[in-house]
Amino acid sequence: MAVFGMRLAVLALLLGGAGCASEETLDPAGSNTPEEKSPEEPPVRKQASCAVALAEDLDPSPDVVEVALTAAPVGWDAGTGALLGGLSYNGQVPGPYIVATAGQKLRVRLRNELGFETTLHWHGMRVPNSMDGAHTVQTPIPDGGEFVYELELIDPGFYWYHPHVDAHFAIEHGLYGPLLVRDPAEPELSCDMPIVLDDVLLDENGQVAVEQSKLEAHHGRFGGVLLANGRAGRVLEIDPASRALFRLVNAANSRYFDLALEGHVFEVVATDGGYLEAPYTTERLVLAPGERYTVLLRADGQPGAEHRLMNHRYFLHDNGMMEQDPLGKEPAPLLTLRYGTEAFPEDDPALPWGALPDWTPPMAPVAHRWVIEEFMAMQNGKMVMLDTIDGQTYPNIPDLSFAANELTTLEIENTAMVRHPFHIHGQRFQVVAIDGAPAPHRAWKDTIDVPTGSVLTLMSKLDNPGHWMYHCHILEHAHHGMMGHMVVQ
Ligand SMILES: [Cu+2]
Repeated sequence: MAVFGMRLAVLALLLGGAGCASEETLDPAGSNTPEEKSPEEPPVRKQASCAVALAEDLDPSPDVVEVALTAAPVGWDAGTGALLGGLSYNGQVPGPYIVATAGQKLRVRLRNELGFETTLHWHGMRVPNSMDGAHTVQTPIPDGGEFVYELELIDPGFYWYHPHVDAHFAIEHGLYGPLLVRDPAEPELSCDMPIVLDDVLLDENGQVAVEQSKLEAHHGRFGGVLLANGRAGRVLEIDPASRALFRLVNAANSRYFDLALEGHVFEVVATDGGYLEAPYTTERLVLAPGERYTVLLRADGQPGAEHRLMNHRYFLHDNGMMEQDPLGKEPAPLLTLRYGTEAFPEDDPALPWGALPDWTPPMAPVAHRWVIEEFMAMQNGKMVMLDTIDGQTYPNIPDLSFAANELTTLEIENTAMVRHPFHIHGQRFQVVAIDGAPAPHRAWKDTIDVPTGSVLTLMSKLDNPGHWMYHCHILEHAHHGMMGHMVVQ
């Protein structure tokens, strides 16, 4: 566009056309005003904000994507008025958007300059056990150290990366990044971007609050500022009549997001582990911590209109008691979608719909039922609320053992007053039933909300052998012991 705009300007000067060589025609960005636009010149798209900083691929081979990440403290401009003492990969929150294609190999060279030890966990990806980043399978990388992660990308999907030591602290400070494994059959859309959802709790000095009691952690750590891609109050430009893919991930420590986009519905096309068999529409989309959803936006709003992505208060407790949310009970904006003035009609893209196995229950006896419970206990002379799995907290939860490569049925029962998002490392599963009734959409998942008083039935092939963690993805709950191991061999 820049070259084209300059050429037009030069042509105008040569022709001596009065008023043609204005500042607009010489604008290096080529943003000509409509009256000066030549008929041949293509109109200018507004949705430049769909472009996200990609991780640089340092390996020239088409089969390998190599990325260098440095984890280090950063002055984080989250739009709160002052720089936050944050943590970042390559100086940015979120970290660089890693994009590769299924079938490629991903190599990530991580340098640790955080001042404390760290690892990288590839949330949702079926990676070799030694590359998973859990402290049980990797000695954490010391400050000043380096580690190279080598991953074969087998499953298309939208994932995220984050540390798996002191995760509740590091992730709250901004240490996370989005990762897309493209399906080779996936079309390129003019707007296709990750939207990393988060919140941050600030102390009286406007800095990231860290101190919290065990009881407060139990009730949920809710931030007072909502963030989209690391910043409050973002505005996304979108072209009227265009089509966009928004890849959403919930990176918050505790908060469930309950989203509504003014004037639009969500067309859900993919979940944690790739495309659905067919899309479905919904006016409200709930993401538990760690979950991902990809939505197709039909940008059918009016030119110049603004529509806010709103978050509705979503309670961890059924009755909402005891939860301290600095945002209160009213819906709060996450970001604003602003339509450009010129339409760019696009057809609905041909997306590579998944073909998921039909695991209609009952197909196998239940190999294990996890039971989530909460109870009061005395610890160091104080009454505390314990969030437990199978009656214990980490590291006392008994190890589970399963046969690899066998279709396995698992159940999760939540008897507690609080809902918990359950995450299993290194495997993918389908939720086949909720309280005995068939689940509404067949989908690959690795993280799933377990509502209070309910039983979920999962099925998985358990086709990735190793020593895997499973845990609640409310990060304070995991930190206080909602975490166990399963051996798949
Ligand atoms: Cu939990």
